[in-house]
Amino acid sequence: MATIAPIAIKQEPLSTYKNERPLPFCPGCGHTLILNHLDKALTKLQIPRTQTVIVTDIGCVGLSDQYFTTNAFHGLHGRSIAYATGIKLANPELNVIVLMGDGGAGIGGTHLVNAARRNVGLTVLMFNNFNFGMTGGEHSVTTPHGAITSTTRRGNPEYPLDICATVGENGAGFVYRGTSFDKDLPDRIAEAIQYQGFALLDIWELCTAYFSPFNDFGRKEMLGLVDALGLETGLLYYRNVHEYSHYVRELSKDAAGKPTLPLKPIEPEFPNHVDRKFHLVLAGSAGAKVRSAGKLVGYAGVMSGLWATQRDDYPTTVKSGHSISEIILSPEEIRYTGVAKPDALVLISDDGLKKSGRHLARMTEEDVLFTLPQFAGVETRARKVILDPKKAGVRITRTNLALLLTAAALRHLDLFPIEALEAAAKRFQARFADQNLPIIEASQRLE
Ligand SMILES: Cc1ncc(C[n+]2csc(CCOP(=O)(O)OP(=O)(O)O)c2C)c(N)n1
Ligand code: SF4
Ligand SMILES: [Mg+2]
Repeated sequence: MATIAPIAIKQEPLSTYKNERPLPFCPGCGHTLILNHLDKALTKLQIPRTQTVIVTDIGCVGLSDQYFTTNAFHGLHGRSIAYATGIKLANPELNVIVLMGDGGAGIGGTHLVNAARRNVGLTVLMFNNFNFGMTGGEHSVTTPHGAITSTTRRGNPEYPLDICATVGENGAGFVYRGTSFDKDLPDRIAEAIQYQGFALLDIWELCTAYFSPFNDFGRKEMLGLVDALGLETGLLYYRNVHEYSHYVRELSKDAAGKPTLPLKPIEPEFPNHVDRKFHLVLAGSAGAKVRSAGKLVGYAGVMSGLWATQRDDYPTTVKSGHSISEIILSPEEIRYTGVAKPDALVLISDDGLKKSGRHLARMTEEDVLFTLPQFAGVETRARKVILDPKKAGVRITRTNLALLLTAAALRHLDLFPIEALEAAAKRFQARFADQNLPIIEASQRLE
């Protein structure tokens, strides 16, 4: 929604890229060692935090991003490479670092191969502990043949995937195999971050909760396994490649060097009355177009010269349960998208109420709760504005209530003219505009 052009922000020299929180892993877990190596590499490079995104997969490794002060993205199991590819393609100037486990390598193997084949400029740290740590030590694609895990009690009947060979033979430019005990790992990670194409470090390490006790497997045994499997360590592949995200942009230029697919910035057309970060939360039900209403607010904000972010939360069931959209509108760049306390909350349904306890408890007399008559008794110090959809004069459905209440709230808040919301609605397909414009118009009759 906001611009994706890189923003150069000056950064004081950093002695660490980690925050003050202690890492959460079991004693002796290799994840702790690798994250400390990564921290040293980042500190050595001093790359701007705002230009760096750590993308984590699921598993114990997936807990990692929250201990760093860079940008972060955490998604579904096996999909970290897909998210990271999207982030890199959207903004090739970002340093995108993926932290994933061997479990994620199995579940998302195709993403890994395709990112390697294309040489998307990612740095992938494979936290390879030969099992699913988080879920109780089940076998993974890298579990050695014969190894005992909670799902291979009589020894693993499979043979392990050689991750380095898989990505290397498919074109990855930089492929390294080592262990979490390697003293020079920070330097190798730093080189991988600086490398232009797809870089993967397969880092072997110990899961001290499961794999180690099941197999009497320590540092010595792990080093022995490398030899037993006849595998080499160190830098295994190094090629000069075209980094995909830059290459695609170059190819898309016309003969005069102008991009044929230029970014289409949203031009400001309306004034705004926002002089500080404004936090708006929409709390409703999944499948009820809560996020769509949030998207229109964001567009309207940008069309009014503001920065806007939208962060959504909804369950994997998609059409049942809650749907929360957190929108920030600001005259300044928004560097953190979290909402600790809303300035305004639009409460749309019971599902939304179930997820709003924290916000309602924190809101003060200066904040506003917009809601339906049935939630008039909700406990909060925030000022309440009760909106009665019966007054709207249009047929209210499960999918238009969110926009109706949101538009009414925007009229009340006067952050920008309501015409900005109408203009935002017109940016989308005609049939959506035809549905949304009468609802925005009807919202003036609610109070
Ligand atoms: C699609 C999907 N399948 C299964 C799970 C359950 N799950 C959570 S963590 C995990 C294992 C993670 O193992 P790994 O990627 O090796 O990370 P580690 O815990 O070892 O760091 C699994 C299978 C899930 N979250 N999503
Ligand atoms: S379960 Fe294994 S991978 Fe997870 S924190 Fe413990 S030792 Fe590390
Ligand atoms: Mg693992």
